[in-house]
Amino acid sequence: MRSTERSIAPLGAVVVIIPTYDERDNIESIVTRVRSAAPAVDIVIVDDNSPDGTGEIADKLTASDTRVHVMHRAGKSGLGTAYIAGFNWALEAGYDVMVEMDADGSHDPQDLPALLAALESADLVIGSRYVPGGTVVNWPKSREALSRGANIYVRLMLGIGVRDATGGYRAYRARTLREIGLQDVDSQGYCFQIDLTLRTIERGGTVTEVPITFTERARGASKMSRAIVLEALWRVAKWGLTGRRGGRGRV
Ligand SMILES: Nc1nc2c(ncn2[C@@H]2O[C@H](COP(=O)(O)OP(=O)(O)O)[C@@H](O)[C@H]2O)c(=O)[nH]1
Ligand SMILES: [Mg+2]
Repeated sequence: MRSTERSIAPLGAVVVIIPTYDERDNIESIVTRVRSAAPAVDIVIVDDNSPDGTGEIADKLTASDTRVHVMHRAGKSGLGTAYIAGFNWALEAGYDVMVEMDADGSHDPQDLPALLAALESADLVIGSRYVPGGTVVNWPKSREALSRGANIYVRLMLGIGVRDATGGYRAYRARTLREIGLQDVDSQGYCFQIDLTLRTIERGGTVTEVPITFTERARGASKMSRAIVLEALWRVAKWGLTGRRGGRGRV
């Protein structure tokens, strides 16, 4: 998997992991956009047996591009477990950097070079909506309030300085993922992002936020649900109350 051609100096081989559930109208476009914004990266799509046929479209994409890979899972099992499956595949395959990116176009592939540049001096880079220069486009006020409220709750409960701990456009060094104990992560939904942020900081890792413009999807439906919000609420409360704190790392 590693070769000079695929390597982005000084980071090494980079793979973008894209989880999908019912993203038929988005998957081809996001793969094409990643390809043109960052030609040296590989892509792995983690599809949860989407009823709308996203998995079959993804398979077709692998036929015309050997640097696109697909993992098929049996059914919808949550964003967190999809990423863990993708990370484990990528670690096994020998990549040096793992990028998280949504399939729906909310995360602009044009921002990827800036995320990777910041990773040269960090262990985790978060594409951030809530640092100066970051912004959200086309979200209903209620959804933005939920996201901003969640981040305030996280900062108060966990005592970490990250502004967008729930953000899902990220770059990790393989070394960081090896050190944070992926096998012990049981967050299934979107609180997985908070969990891994906290784990990185707890282990003394450096987290850098790079401003991004997050644009709400134009096609398909959000998979955000009440269950996902509730999982995040109780897990963060538990972590806060049991003293999981981001003491050692730098933000
Ligand atoms: N494989 C997989 N992907 C998921 C799951 N839930 C969400 N996703 C993907 O995660 C990304 C973000 O989800 P989205 O619905 O856009 O969430 P939102 O942006 O917070 O409204 C998209 O690429 C989804 O297809 C899941 O259970 N399994
Ligand atoms: Mg989305």
